[in-house]
Amino acid sequence: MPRLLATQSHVVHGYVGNKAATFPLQCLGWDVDCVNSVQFSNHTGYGADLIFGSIASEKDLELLLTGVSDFDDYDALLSGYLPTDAAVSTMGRFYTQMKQKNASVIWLLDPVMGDDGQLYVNENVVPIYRALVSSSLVDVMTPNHFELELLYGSNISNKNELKSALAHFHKTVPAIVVTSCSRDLFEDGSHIYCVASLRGTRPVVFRIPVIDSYFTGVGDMFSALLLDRLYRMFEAGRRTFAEEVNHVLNVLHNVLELTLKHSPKNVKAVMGQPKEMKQMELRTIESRDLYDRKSSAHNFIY
Ligand code: PXL
Repeated sequence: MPRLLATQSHVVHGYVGNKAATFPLQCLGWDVDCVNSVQFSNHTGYGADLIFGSIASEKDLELLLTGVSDFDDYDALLSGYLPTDAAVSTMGRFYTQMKQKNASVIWLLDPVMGDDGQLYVNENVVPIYRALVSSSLVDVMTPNHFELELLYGSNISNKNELKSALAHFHKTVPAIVVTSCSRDLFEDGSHIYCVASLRGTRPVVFRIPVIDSYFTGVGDMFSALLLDRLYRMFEAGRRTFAEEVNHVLNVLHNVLELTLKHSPKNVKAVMGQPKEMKQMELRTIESRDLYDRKSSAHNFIY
């Protein structure tokens, strides 16, 4: 059974961070170890006055990672939401050591910083993520458009700029998935555009119909499922990168459709509305048969 170490958030109720990653990965046969960067009652979209809990201190993260980093038997490392520069650098230090000891471990770094021009972590994390992705130790990164711009240090306003940014990061990161490009780049508000790029090959664009609601934790489930597919792809020595991304996008699309089907009719979750947010929590359990669906229903390749 492959073993994975994930460092990201824990919520008591709902499915973001480790709660969105663990069960799908377990369904796919992974032994999942979780370090929780925060323990909150629920995700932050419920509203600032409705989040209870705490952020793990730098010392706590260091102790937890010290306890597991000597096991030396992880096959994969995953990192996601880490709210402070101290948390990112602590994760980075331990993952760097583990990767340096065993180069065959696959590291997926999701530089969770914000979306649509809005930062939701401390801005001091940016240079630390930048250093990590330029270390040549990260195998896969999954920024959204805004996060890619933050790392790049410059706006990405057209496809040529996107190509230049990908070429820049491919100097040190073999696989990059830009999980959602800004609407302006493809001038189409009814689809989400995702760009996947494997070093040495042409970037592939995916076009996915928008499901009109606000879902949280989608990126976290995406990075977990992508890590599973890419681990198996690298193991088998295949280069079916676009197929793997298409598969994961299909699974997510199916999970969102199922989530919507289970929610009361006409509910549209909106940031800061806890009742609707709660109704739109990812139906992680009900989706248990979707994670390893062999045949993809849609070809999203554009
Ligand atoms: O990546 C989503 C996420 C993760 N962790 C926490 C969050 C969110 C999104 O709101 O609040 C704590």
